Amino acid sequence: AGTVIKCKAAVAWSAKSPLKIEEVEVSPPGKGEVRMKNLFTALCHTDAYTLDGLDPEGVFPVILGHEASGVVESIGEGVTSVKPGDYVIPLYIPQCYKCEYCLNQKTNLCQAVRATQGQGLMPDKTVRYKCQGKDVYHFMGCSSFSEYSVVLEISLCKIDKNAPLEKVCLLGCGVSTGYGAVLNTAKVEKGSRVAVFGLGAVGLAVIMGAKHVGASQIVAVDTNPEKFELARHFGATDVVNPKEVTGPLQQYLVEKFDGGFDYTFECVGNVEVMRAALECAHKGWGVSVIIGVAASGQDIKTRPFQLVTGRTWKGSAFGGWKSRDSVPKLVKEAKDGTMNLDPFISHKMPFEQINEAFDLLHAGKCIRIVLQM
Ligand code: NAD
Ligand code: DAO
Ligand code: ZN
Repeated sequence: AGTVIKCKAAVAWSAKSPLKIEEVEVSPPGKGEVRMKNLFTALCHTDAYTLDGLDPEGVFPVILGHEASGVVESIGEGVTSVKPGDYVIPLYIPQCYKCEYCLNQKTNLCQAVRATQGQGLMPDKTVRYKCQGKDVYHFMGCSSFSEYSVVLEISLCKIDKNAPLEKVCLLGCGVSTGYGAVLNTAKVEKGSRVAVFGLGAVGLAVIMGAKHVGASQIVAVDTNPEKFELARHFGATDVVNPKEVTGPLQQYLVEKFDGGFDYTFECVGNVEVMRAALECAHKGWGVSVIIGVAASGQDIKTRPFQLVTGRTWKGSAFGGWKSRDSVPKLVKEAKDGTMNLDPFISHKMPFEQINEAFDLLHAGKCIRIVLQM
């Protein structure tokens, strides 16, 4: 506490080049900040998206990573909600409890540090990392690809002391996102008929949520048939490979599945799939939720008549969960067995193999890879 820590981190020096494991200097936490030791971190597409140079706002050098779990090392002035030794999960959507958004029950998008977080900076517009004498940017307020990171108290939640950290890191992004989109955004009711497009961690978590609330039919759609077995394990009742469908996918789904679905979820990030997901929502009442993040600059399209005739298009970020209130509860669900995180973990690897892990991610050969720091 109180001094700079030298530790290992995977630094992204520039877009489109592999990460380098470096010794970095991590400053002590300032006012309202916490220095945590990351013990487990998983990889998510947003890390890859930024590393691939696809995020026009991406800044370098940067320490990526945002799906993690660990323990508090030290706290800065004024921090009251955590203490050294506490188990924690960093949160890329903070919860300040004060902003207009936090005070509105209709949203989870706390805006307290939106501008600086997007620029890779702390609210005072400086950074807490140095490598080879150079400043290194933060990422999504988390930067979990480092043994130690400095995060804001409002971007951190305390979880049960004996939580399985090697699993609950997944609650920092993908699993919470899909599960929450069902429970909070769509509010899927028992007996509903649901379609899920994209069967990565997010889509599988949608299936888990749909099963949990008692959906009567869950149709899982993916262009990679290798994903179907796990989808069925989570509760999919039917599977569809769009590559085996002739003609428009939405038309096929509407005809085969009784006029379409009560709820559909796009978990790919493809604007054509978003259209299909909207248009196979049932006429009169179907709701389609966009979760996937499309490439920058892309637009979605449909005929306005699709909405005039009773379909609703929605979107969901981090499953609509107000982060600090909700993630500790999700951790309890994982601990008491209500939610099983094991099937989401396709690989466990040491932190040093992070570039191999990115290769697997790019090849679509994993659900979630958990790296042990
Ligand atoms: P993933 O890559 O593991 O899964 C995507 C799946 O989509 C793969 O199984 C792939 O085979 C399938 N797919 C690709 N093209 C398809 C097509 N044309 N039709 C049907 N299936 C297709 O990704 P993930 O980690 O599960 O994330 C899914 C999406 O959600 C990404 O866009 C990610 O950025 C986004 N995401 C959003 C939030 C949020 O808060 N909104 C949070 C996390 C992730
Ligand atoms: O408040 O303007 C805002 C942005 C909040 C962040 C929403 C992120 C949703 C998707 C992120 C991709 C997954 C890590
Ligand atoms: Zn807020």
